[in-house]
Amino acid sequence: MARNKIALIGAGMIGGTLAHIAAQKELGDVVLFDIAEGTPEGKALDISQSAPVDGYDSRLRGTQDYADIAGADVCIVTAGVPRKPGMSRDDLVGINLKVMKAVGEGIAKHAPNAFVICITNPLDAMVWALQKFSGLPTNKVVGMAGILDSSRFRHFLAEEFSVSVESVTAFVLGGHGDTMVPLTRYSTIAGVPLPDMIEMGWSSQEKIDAIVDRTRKGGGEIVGLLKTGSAFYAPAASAIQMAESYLKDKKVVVPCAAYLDGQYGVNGRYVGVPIVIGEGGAERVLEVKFTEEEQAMFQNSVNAVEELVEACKKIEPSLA
Ligand code: A3D
Repeated sequence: MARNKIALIGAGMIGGTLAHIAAQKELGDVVLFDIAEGTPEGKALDISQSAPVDGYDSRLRGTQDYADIAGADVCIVTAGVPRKPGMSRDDLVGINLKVMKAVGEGIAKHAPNAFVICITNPLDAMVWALQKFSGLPTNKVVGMAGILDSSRFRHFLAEEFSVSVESVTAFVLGGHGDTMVPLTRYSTIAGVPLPDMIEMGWSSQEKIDAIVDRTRKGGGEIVGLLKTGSAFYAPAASAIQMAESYLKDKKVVVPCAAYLDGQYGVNGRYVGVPIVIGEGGAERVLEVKFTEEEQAMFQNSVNAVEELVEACKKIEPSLA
């Protein structure tokens, strides 16, 4: 039986980490593509040389040639530039939109049947543009953000409640950015919603509000600490969960930037919502009912995505 093939477009901090995790999990053979000569080759060789120690047999290679991604089952896109301190995700639009054009055309030509996971920021606009540039079906192009945002939320909650991260579920919706919508009433400690945990005296509303705020600014906190780039371990782990669910048809339900075709009242845009990921890609959107306050937060987030999409259309009229 042929091995799966995973193409990583962008072999920077997240790309290298993706390659390492994918190889360790033996999800398939890995091709690292990057325009920076030597970077993908060097990382592929370095990771390959850890395989005998760790005992896995995935084959890795680096390339500057799109032809080498031919037949990929999954493409994970991190090509572009990350944020530096003082930059918002939106500052990246102009630069990364051009990159999405090149990447979209490369995938369309060489790996048109792949499940494509976009990570490049500003996420909700870049995944929209990537789908347009590539022309792939909307169910085969998704954005990674919600798993990362909810994983950050879960980490902070596990610390607050002094419980295992495995006992915490979290529900984060909306665009990836400061307008994301962490839904506390759908976030639980072993199935017990956070408002009930507060009532039981395990935490306070103030503490949970502070955690929500920290989650929203979670990416910026790391940019401020690292100073030379943005988070890469947790973003890579999150995208691998999506790739694995597709390749193994696991049908995990996770928040992702998914194409909405009327769900949540949104048409033709990518917004963070819970979806089922299986062999069909983004198979189904889980549509929950909002309270009035949640609806307002979600709409705020959708408006922020819309502004970014409009900015993209101005820069690249072919997207209009
Ligand atoms: P970095 O380490 O700079 O890697 C980006 C790589 O892309 C570099 O190696 C570049 O050489 C390469 N590249 C640039 N242009 C092209 C091109 N045209 N074709 C192929 N490769 C190219 O960044 P990173 O890995 O830390 O981050 C990558 C992206 O992910 C950035 O846009 C970040 O803002 C974004 N990011 C998103 C999240 C989300 O949760 C959505 C989290 C963290 C980072």
